[in-house]
Amino acid sequence: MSMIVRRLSRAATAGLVAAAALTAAAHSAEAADTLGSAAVGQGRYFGTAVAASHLGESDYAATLDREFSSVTPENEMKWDATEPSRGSFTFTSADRIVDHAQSQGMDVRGHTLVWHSQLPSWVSPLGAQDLRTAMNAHINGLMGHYKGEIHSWDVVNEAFQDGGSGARRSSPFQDKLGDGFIEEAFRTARAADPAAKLCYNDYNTDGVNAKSNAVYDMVKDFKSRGVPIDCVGFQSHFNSNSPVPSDYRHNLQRFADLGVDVQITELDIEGSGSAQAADYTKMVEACLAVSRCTGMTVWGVTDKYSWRSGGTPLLFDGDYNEKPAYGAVLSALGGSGGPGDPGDPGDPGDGASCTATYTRTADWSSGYNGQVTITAGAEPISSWTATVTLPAQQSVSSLWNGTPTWSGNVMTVRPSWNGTLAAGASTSFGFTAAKNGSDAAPTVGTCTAS
Ligand code: 9MR
Repeated sequence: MSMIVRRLSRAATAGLVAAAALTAAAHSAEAADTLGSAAVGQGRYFGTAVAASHLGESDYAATLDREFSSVTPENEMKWDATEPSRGSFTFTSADRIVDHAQSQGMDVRGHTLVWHSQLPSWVSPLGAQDLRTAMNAHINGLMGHYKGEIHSWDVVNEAFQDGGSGARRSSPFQDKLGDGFIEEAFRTARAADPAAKLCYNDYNTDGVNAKSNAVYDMVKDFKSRGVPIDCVGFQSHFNSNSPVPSDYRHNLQRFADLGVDVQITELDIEGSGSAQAADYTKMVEACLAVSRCTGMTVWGVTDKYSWRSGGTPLLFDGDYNEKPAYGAVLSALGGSGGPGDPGDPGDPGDGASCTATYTRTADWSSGYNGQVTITAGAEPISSWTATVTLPAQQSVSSLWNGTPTWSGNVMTVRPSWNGTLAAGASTSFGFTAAKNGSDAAPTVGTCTAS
């Protein structure tokens, strides 16, 4: 029997996906006394933007590794960094971040594929048809390199104008390709890495206003027409000119109600002391109150490297000391008490459990697609393992949203990016099987969780 599971591009050579999944489980099983582990207890990730150039600084790396469960390359995956001349991709800095994250069991957010800013100079002069070709080639090149390694991609960033009009922002893409460039980018992205969540990301869309209404209308239209969008990112850069909106949570919820996940993607709040801490608390509470808010990312580890360093907007000061905002976030995430706290997945003897159910989601004469849904029991979980036994003749040609190992015709599947689940929450993995003359259903064994 030939069992050909398509392994994943960059990671395939190093076997990093499987390693990362295993490390992630270990990472998240610690007591909930860090941001990442406390967020895991809530079924969320807690991430930070990272600059490759700082990874060699020991305090930076130590704080990053200890506290965060997801990273977003701050600049290293942008178009100017990855395709500075046409068709010639460079991934050195971005790879450094992804490799570091995987070695620590952290997930990676991809930022960003199509954006008017940080574009190399060769892009803007292209004519419409050439620009379309270049845009799709860029998406394919970047997503292809990281296929299977990115939990969510900012496919299009900041395509709407500020101000009250709700109009699209002028950019080479908008001006030459029209409104349809966003849809085209999402369709290309889905084909390039079907396992990645595809997000639209923007700022000043954090409350209900003309800009967020325009994004809302676009997402609603995409959902109604089957354009592949999975999530909306709310950058959430706040200061006294742009304070935390009082309807922040309501705004997240109305997007979630359209059937997309929501993520807080670039959080920073200028200020200090208890006022800053109180605003951070509101952010965490808003995300936890919206079940489709899957995680949050702060835009940097330490104030000293923030793009708004003068405003000291982050959770650690320039000496990596925890600020009051840090304690507020940890406490809002239910952390800090360590073992014995409700929701701490590291407690010995806690009742981590899961169930696995199988459905056939597509069927044709020579093959079918199967889906296995994993549902956490009464406690949050940080990892799961499910076994699927195939009829002897059948073979699996691809599998997504899971990491398989094989023994004969028994496939043991562990999470790729989707190990952490809140109590009662579900995720699923899917696979394509060739029937080879047998139309029988596979059997799904016991699901185990930690
Ligand atoms: O933090 C980034 C900073 O280092 C860059 O100089 C800047 C260049 O545009 O981009 C910053 O990140 C931006 C992000 O990519 C998109 N949303 C706004 C962020 C802050 O400007």
